Amino acid sequence: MRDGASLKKSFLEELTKAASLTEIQQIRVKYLGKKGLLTSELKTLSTLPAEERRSFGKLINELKELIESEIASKESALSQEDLRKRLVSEAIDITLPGKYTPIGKEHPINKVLREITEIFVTMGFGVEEGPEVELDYYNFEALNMPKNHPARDMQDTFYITEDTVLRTHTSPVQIRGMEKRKPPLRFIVPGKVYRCDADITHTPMFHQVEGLMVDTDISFSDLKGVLEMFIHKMFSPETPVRFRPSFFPFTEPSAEVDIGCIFCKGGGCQVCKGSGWLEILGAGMVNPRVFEMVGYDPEVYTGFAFGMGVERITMLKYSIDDIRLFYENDIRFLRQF
Ligand code: 2U9
Repeated sequence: MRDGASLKKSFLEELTKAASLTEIQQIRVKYLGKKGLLTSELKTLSTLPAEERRSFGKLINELKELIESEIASKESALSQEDLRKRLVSEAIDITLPGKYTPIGKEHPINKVLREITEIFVTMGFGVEEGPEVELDYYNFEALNMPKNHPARDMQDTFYITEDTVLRTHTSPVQIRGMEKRKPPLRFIVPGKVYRCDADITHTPMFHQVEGLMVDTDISFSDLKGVLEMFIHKMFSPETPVRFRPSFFPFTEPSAEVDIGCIFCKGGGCQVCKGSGWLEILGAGMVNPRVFEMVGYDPEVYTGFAFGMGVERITMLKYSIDDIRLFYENDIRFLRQF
């Protein structure tokens, strides 16, 4: 190789053909590596006569520099080309609209349940929860509904075993609460309840919020004050409220509570069946027999209790005429709340 021309020629030909960084690397090894062509030539330097050594050394160095600089510029050209290709193939059209991710929202029943809870919490009530599969004792017996009471009818109650039921109201949680603690106490119990019933105003599962307040001198006027404040916050401060005498085994005296019809403002319409009033909850003073069942002395303690159906309140609040809409999961319905 005395003039290096053929080595240079073959190098340049190979480099021109090289189409990837790997191939370039192979060429580098082939010419400049430890056992490379140019390195082998360099090794022959010492065998040459002194007068040739200088010029041959210079030639080898020039060739080495040429190979290095050609490789560097080919590498940079290839990586630029690589980048260009990637930019084209990975290009993102940022003008395309993004993918729509539908976002869920609170179910209307949970929304109203939360609003009711917040109002009572503001008035100092705690919140208690309990089992939905309940002992007959807590669901009926302790609430003054003994074995042959009509409310235990198989028609209305889902029996699991002879002495276990799906709770028909959240009242057993109040019994459990009173067994655990001594008065004074005030708490509400939100939750699911089950009754064997189905039509446009009843579903086999529905939600209740019940409340209980017990102390040494709780009166019916405390009950009226608390419920009036609740109704005025839930509907509007001008809503008329009336208490009608009623009967429940667990309260004495008992009342049903009506509000002035929010649709006709008392004038009479289809919703209030011409009466001008809508029933929204039941309430009363805790029956002394119930206090005896939990070991409270009825001579010392008095208390009030109330109960409301969340579906009914939601239907009134949003003018919904069929309770089944809540559980059909039709997105067009649910989206409106
Ligand atoms: C204890 C003592 C008394 C809870 C009460 C009502 C009246 C009532 C109904 C409203 C609509 C049920 O969902 S509904 O059908 N409830 O009218 N509930 S007093 O009385 C209690 C509860 C627990 C220990």
